[in-house]
Amino acid sequence: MLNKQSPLPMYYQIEENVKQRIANEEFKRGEAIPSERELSESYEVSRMTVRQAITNLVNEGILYRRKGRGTFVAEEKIAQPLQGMTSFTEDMKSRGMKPESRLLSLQIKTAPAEISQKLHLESSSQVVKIDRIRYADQEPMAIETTYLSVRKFPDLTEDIVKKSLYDYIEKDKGYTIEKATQMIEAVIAGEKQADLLGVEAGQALLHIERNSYLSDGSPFEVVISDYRADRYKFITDMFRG
Ligand code: 16G
Repeated sequence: MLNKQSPLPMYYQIEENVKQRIANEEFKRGEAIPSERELSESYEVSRMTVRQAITNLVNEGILYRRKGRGTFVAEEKIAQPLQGMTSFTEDMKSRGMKPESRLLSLQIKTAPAEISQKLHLESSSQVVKIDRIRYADQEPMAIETTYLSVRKFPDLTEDIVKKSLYDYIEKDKGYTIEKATQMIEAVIAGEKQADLLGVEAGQALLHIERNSYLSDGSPFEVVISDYRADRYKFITDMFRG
């Protein structure tokens, strides 16, 4: 499998070979690959060389380690385009995945200063705060906190937010959602976030804040979310002109 005469380092050849075996589904996504010992025997190299190859693949996000359980093949990331303004429900359905939400809480509370400012509300106005875990095919993908003005959406119910908020806003309320401004930055999962998302603390997350506007120019939501960086990547087209 490896070419010992090649100028390419052995660990590099192993990395390429593992990638190949993932591509042809000999090593399946979500399943464990053979142990370091087994790999060092089958490749006829030292365990140190295998370890270096595996570490590189872990750093690239192609494999992940679970303490005491082994090394697994990562799932393919969801590539989310940044051009269109879509809802989580629409995104998952368009991929043939099943969207679900676990509602952590739905409360009416006094808006934090930053939120009332973004929603163009007077200070200490009431807002609806929705905390949800968003699932795709029963796998947790993101933690999402949504703030909406109570005055605009006085009749929100648990049933609505367990399904699609954008459906309710557009179909039930008849508003036209027009645009959003979105910020994305890297963060590290704390214990609580890791627990909610079923990942290890210390793993990378993508922290996203979205401010969205209706066609009359008024802001209608502020959304603060953390997406699993091992399951998501964002893509965009750009034009030089
Ligand atoms: C997406 C949006 C969020 C919106 C939600 C509505 C991002 C980062 N966030 O999660 O702003 O509130 O969709 O989804 O894209 P829903 O209609 O399924 O409730």
